[in-house]
Amino acid sequence: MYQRHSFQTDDPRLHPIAEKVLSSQRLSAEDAMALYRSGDVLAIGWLANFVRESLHGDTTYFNVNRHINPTNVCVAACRLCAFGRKKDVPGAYTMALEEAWEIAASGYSEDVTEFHIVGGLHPDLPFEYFLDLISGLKERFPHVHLKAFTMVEVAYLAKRAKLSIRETLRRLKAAGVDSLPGGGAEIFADRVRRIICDHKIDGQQWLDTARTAHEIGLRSNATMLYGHIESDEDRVDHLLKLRTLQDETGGFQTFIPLAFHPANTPLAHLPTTTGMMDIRQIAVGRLMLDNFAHIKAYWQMLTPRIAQIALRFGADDIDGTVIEEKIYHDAGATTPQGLRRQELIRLVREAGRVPVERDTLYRPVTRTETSVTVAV
Ligand code: V47
Repeated sequence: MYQRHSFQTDDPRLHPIAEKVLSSQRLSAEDAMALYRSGDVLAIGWLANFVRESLHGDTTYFNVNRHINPTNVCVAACRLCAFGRKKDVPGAYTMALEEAWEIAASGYSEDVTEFHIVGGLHPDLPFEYFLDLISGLKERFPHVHLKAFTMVEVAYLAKRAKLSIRETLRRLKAAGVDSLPGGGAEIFADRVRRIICDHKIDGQQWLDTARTAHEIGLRSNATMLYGHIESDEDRVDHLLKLRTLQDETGGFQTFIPLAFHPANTPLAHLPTTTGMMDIRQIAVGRLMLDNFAHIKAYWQMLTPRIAQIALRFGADDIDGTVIEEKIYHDAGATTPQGLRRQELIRLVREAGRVPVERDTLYRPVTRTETSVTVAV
């Protein structure tokens, strides 16, 4: 079997894992530990690529999107974060609604299919601000998909508005939220969360909020923040919890491993992740999350160079144009703020893959000189 698929490794721990992957069997927690501990990253990448090509062939997805961060004022003060600010300190900002709509419109062209909207946990902004922000965007840009608010923001809005999570999500959906991004998941293990993000909802609450979102028909993404103080066991626990919830709801679209950027955070003494760690994380995500359709190599976080390589290690999505990124740049990222559509296409083609522009729900977008059509 190995010869036919030309799988090779001199790590004996990978042989039973390869048997399972090649016969579409689910991997266990022990398998995941072996994938983290094996020195043969190329063999792990080969297996992840096998799964990726079985699902998507050479197709690699990207989209034309813009990030909007309405406020960086945040009560949480997470040690992992360089973006959040306390109210009234230098650098703190909160956009007036008109300002947020103007930012959405600046440089706007028919090409944009998604606004990705996330921000801090602002102690004073009322729920209505967020509902008006969303309905105002929908009114002005009816064809743009609004991927807005992490589970952490939703839970905070619910608490402040004294509503249940379900009702909060219902109102956001009614205002025009189309899906939720995957941020705020970090690492679910309490021990780690207490250190990196002690004032956020806990892992169980993140999962429960995602479940409720999926139940009311909002799809979401899922992330995992790695490369700080977590152990291999913590990552495995995180992946298995996502896989279990996905078995239940099927509501996750994409898994996005996020490399920790320590600069300008209280954890600045930690080293940055390495290329090998980043690539392995993409591959392990692809192999463990057999019920997730997509694995995203977020180029802003990985750098375009590593994101290209990731397309051969399990990833089938490279994210979008972004235009203006704040969270990673506040944490020292040296990647460009945004990439043009043609630049994303070039990155994908040079990785030997076939670029396919998608909308947020992974429907192919076809463009002519004068119109944009989303296949349904
Ligand atoms: O929730 C914050 C992480 C996330 C740092 O769903 C940090 O399509 C590294 O979730 N170093 C926001 N990471 C980004 C995010 C995302 C990005 C692109 C696409 C999607 C999607 C989601 O970034 C936060 C947090 O987990 N983060 N600070 C930092 N210093």
